[in-house]
Amino acid sequence: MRSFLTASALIAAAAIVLQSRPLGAQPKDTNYDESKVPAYELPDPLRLSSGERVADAETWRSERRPELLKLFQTHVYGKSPGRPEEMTFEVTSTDDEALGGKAIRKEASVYFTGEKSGPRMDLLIYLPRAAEKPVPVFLALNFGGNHTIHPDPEITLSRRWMRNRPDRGVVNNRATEESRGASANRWPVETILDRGYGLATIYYGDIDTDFDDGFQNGVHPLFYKEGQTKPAADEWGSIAAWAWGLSRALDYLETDDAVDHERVAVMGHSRLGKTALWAGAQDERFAMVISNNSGCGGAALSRRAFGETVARINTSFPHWFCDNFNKYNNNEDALPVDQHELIALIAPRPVYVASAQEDQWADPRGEFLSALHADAVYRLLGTEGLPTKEMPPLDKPVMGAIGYHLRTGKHDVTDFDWEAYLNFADRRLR
Ligand code: GTR
Repeated sequence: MRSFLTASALIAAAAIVLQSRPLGAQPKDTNYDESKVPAYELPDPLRLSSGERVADAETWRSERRPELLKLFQTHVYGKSPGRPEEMTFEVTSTDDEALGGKAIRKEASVYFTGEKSGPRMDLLIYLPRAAEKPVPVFLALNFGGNHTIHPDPEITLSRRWMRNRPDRGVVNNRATEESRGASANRWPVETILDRGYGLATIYYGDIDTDFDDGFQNGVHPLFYKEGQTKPAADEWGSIAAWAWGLSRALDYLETDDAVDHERVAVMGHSRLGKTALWAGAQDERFAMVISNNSGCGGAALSRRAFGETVARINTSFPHWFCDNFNKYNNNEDALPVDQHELIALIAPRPVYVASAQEDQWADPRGEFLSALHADAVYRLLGTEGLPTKEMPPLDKPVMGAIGYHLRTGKHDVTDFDWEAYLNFADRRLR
């Protein structure tokens, strides 16, 4: 009882802090000056820790890739558990004539412990009705609840904790009817369906609520060892938990005959872009990975310290990464990895990195350079990699096995971004 009270007091305190402090605010001393980017040397993805060169695909696969994965687990995101044996699935609704007959809409719950009263996440799935099955699918977490991605009144309204947004229909940390479709501008559902793809989405707060509660809520406690009260310094933070949830969603999609589970593209924006990259790096069942404006701890090189830095992100969001990542606050050179190696872990599978011109906080150039410096691994594995050495002109996507664009505008997901992802999928996922 006592520890329960302490935990709930902690959650309440954290929630109050959350409401009053703008998280991730950009401090005045943020560097946005290219000439002030420190001189740095990137770790070579094609050199083993022993110093030996990785000269062939076999050495990459059997030695360097596992070594890099382990380094990211230990120092950046923390290591995650696997699939719980007791986990079960339940399809909770199906409509074969959704969206005016264009779509099949399904909702499915994943019960992490197999207990219906236990922790679960809820998937919303739209599949193109007319398309021949199974269909390729985009899988992406959402920020505001499944009901925010489309005004479709049949989507179950999320009852989970949410950050207050009265302007978007979230009051007392709960969604109201007003919030239906609030994020629809980021989810061109009909376009995705018309292009022959399905879309599956989950509210990220189903997996772990996005505030620093000392890891008492969300999925972390399910895996604590006897006496453990929080993840160890090299164990999963929230980003790794969200990524774990994406793999559990794929476990479900593998059971759905209408979904081509060998053609699932994992996509995410911003903190969920970081999450998509980490999910795709670890779980090779994801056939394609898309990072939209993922920035620091995502596609952007940490050593550039341009815009958001490691120290800043660990201070604003102490729960996102593993505790060990704090060692690299203002100490990026000591990192045994950098983010180009996260992209390299996805090789040879297609990966797309997208930046936005006004999103300097996420360091568009650092995002491009990550894609560029992953190229050597993609080429070693026999793909064409990123077919450019220079940052492409505004609004001109480049697409090899690595894709990249710098879009006009701000930190967001736009129709332009989706158009590029659909074109990329047409070329690389089919
Ligand atoms: C910002 C944070 C970024 C990015 C963004 C988001 O506050 O500094 O790293 O993740 O939030 O996820 O919207």
